[in-house]
Amino acid sequence: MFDKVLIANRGEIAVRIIRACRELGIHTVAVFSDADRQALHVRYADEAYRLGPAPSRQSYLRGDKIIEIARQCGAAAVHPGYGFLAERADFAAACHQAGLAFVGPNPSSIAAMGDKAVARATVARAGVPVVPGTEGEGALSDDDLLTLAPGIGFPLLIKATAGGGGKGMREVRSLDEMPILLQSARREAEAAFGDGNVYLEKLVEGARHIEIQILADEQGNVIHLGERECSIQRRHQKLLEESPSPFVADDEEFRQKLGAVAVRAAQAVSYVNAGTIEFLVDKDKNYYFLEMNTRLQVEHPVTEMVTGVDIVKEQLRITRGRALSHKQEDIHPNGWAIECRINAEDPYNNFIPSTGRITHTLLPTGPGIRVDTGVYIGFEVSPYYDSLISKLIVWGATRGEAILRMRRALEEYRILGVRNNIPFHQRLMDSHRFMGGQYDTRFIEERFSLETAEEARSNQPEVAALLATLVAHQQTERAAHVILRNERDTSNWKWLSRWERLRR
Ligand code: MV4
Repeated sequence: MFDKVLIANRGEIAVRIIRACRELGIHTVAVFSDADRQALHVRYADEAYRLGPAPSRQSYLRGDKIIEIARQCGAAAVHPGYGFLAERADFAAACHQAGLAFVGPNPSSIAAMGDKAVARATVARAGVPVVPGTEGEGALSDDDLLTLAPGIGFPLLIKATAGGGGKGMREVRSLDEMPILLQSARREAEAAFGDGNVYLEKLVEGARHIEIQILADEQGNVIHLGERECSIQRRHQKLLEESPSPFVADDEEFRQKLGAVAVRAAQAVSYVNAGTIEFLVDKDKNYYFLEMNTRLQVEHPVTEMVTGVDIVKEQLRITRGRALSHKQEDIHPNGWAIECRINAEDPYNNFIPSTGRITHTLLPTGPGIRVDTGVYIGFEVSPYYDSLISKLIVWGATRGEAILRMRRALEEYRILGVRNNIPFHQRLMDSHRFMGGQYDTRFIEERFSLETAEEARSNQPEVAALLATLVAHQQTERAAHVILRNERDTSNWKWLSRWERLRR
């Protein structure tokens, strides 16, 4: 049992964790860099200590200093948030050695899932489907890989074992081009992770990225909280997440199947605390384990909105040695949640990061809206950290209602002083493919452009009619079939048939 937690992070996630602690009566300790002296997480915590200069290496990545501060101020646990030290097995182990609880899994689970080839082999042994590819955990030479490649078949992917985030990943169409791609993949992986080891997987084309949230306690209970759809991303940066996935939607059998497989993957590494299993899911609902994220994720709020489970509070309970507060049979997703990541970047200029002082901001509020943010008027967005300003999360009884609510919230939201991607999200909400839930991981890069979307904006009334019909359809699906037979209604159903064509 502990009653003081050090939050080894910054920004919106540090604020989110402090809020959970406060509700549980736990004292909070913030740490900050010189760039964050005035930050919200510093003001919000009970105590705050300086780490060092602005660059992460000299501040939020200084595990030694963080542990030293925790010991001096009497904190008994460290919550790492996401990014920075969250998935460093050595940091988790160092916390334990210093007598501090780490709010996350054991170092051995972090390490097993951190090496993507080890993770693949471990979950495959437990009966979790993986994409066909190289097997085993040892390092493979270029000669080994060139020999194994034809057996896997082309096109295939070279992936870095230390990987994640698409770094060191190369698509290979034929054996001829493979040696040169192996070389560049190894070089990129070496530069990014200090480890040039790679493995091979068959390329799954046109897949969706669907992930399952799991929670596991020290008593051996493991549950899943359903899925999140994360296919709306650009260059491996997620931009929007929703739960449920439009692709899973009311297929409860598929949801439970994915959930059970995710639980098995977690059990394969004796996982404890909150974690996420990522899957690739193709159009025929074949699914393959991609990787496991052994941390709290940016997009956890969409799961919280539809399940009613406070994931951060559960993390703290688990670390305190308590059993999960929910059983699997108590978890029933209710309604629909969507999260837009609001980034300080210019959507009209190749999404380049934007910096500067936030001179004015007005947050959307009202029914079904949640904003997780770490900024305020006067805050200086610096180039040192990621460009996330806030997460705008909405809940609706149906997906249609959630989309209408997100449109309303994006319209209310004002941020002055730095460029931001609110216009991108507004155009995305107008996209017929997005409305119909018809998208995969290639959608943003290959099928969505802000320029053409801007032109489409001229028919706003059409969009409103389309969405209104979508909502009406979802709410009265059964009655709709009866009404549809009535010929006099055809004009009103023009929009519905357009939407249904999109879904095919
Ligand atoms: C794949 C794949 C297709 N086939 N693996 C990208 C990042 C890394 N975590 C895994 N990634 C992928 N692995 C096979 N065998 C496609 C991707 C991928 C992707 C995955 C999730 C979300 C967005 C993505 C965008 C491009 C490629």
